Amino acid sequence: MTITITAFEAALDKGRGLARDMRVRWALEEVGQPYAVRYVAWEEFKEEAHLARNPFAQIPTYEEGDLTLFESGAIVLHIAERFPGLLPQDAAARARAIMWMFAALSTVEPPIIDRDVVKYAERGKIWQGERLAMTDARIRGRLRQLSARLGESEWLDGAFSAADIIMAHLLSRLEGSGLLEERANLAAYVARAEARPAYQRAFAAQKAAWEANT
Ligand code: GTB
Repeated sequence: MTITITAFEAALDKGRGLARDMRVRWALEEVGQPYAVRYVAWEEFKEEAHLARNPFAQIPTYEEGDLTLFESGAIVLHIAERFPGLLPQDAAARARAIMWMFAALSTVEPPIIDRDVVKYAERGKIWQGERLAMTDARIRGRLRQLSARLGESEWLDGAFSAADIIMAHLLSRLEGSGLLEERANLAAYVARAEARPAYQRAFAAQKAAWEANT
């Protein structure tokens, strides 16, 4: 059955891999599943056809037969449950991998996204500098904790899993900010994840789409 995902027709990051369809592409590449991409233009986000796929007018979405999903975490979890390779067989290890997915999305991601909101949406506001210092402090706290737990391990919990896709992708947003670079083991973790052939294929596909669509 054909898998179809949605992505920006023209992402603002110019194909740098930041938009969240990257997580879905990466997971599909890891499990070796081909997929089609429906490119959505900005003006189409709030049209009925796209709202039927995602009521919050966002990408990515995932369609497979009668099933339509939104939320990158739920989509990556579905792919990991549907196809082998991204979740351990052992029940306890599987539960821990899913725990790490939730940790990435609900504990580590919020201050990182908030930083972008402050940087771009609050540009020019008198409080911007103060807010940026606050978000950076919150991010530093999370990175310190994550760095301590990861230590010298290759991946979050044993073998590479769906959780590493989510965590490494969201940390990649901090590349070049100085914050990630302060934690050498986290910077190496992201570099290791991005060196995976599946990531490279997903990245190349997203970049090629940006080049073709703009
Ligand atoms: N929680 C949702 C998920 O994980 O799927 C969040 C999805 C989300 O924020 N999607 C963004 C979106 O659709 C794209 S990824 N935004 C449109 C809207 O909210 O109206 C965030 C993003 C946006 C733009 C770039 N870029 O071009 O650089 C990178 C990342």
